[in-house]
Amino acid sequence: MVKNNRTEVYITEKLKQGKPLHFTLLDPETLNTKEEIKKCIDFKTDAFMLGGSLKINEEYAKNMVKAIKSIDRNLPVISFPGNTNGVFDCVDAVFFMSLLNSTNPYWITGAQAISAFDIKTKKIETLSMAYIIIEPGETVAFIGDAKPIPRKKPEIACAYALSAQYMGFSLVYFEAGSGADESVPPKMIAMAKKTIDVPLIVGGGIRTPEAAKEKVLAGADIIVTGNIVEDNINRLKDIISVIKE
Ligand code: 1GP
Repeated sequence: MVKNNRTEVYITEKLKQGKPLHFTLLDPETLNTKEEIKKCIDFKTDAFMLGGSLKINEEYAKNMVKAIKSIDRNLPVISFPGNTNGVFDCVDAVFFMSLLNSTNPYWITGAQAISAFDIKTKKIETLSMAYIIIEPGETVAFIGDAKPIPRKKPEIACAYALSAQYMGFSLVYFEAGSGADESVPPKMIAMAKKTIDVPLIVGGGIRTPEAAKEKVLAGADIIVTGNIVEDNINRLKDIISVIKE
């Protein structure tokens, strides 16, 4: 069987160009309009992620994918599952992710085992990703039974990131939690970047161009923003611009 790895190739090739990427997270708790999606694409977001801890459903995913693909059929849409119900036929790929600092094996390997055959049947491309929750962690820390890594302990985050790389994950994601008052500290990003070779994704609480710039200067390869689409979409333009300058 020939493995479909189009999204992986898309991300790898884009990163080789030497600029960080920006991914837009669409969360089903807010129903985004086609106008909002069009703006994200006009502002040059590099991919969409679909997911959230609550309220996810197939109908929502189909509508979002349809809206995105009607504007740009080549822009990847990636499932970002909050549970076993977050894998959809209509996406280009799924983050096959493990919440490494959960205290509950369900979120580390259990939900993944339950979903694995479903993903194989649906022939969805998988992108293996280690998901590491940093304080404050917000909803995903609560739902995922995480022990969020203290903001003042970058070495703990790095130890998790390096162990993820040694376990074979292709991507590492430092997540402060959607809507977090404090985003991932630059010192933690910089230390991780020096420690690991796989791309580092950073998200949660990034709502200004200055915050985005601080993360990419520290070494983040991919910046994820979610809430800003609803809160202040015009600021997203500046966020994406500074990431790519
Ligand atoms: C959540 O990191 C993302 O997984 C996005 O967070 O909604 O705070 O931008 P925000």
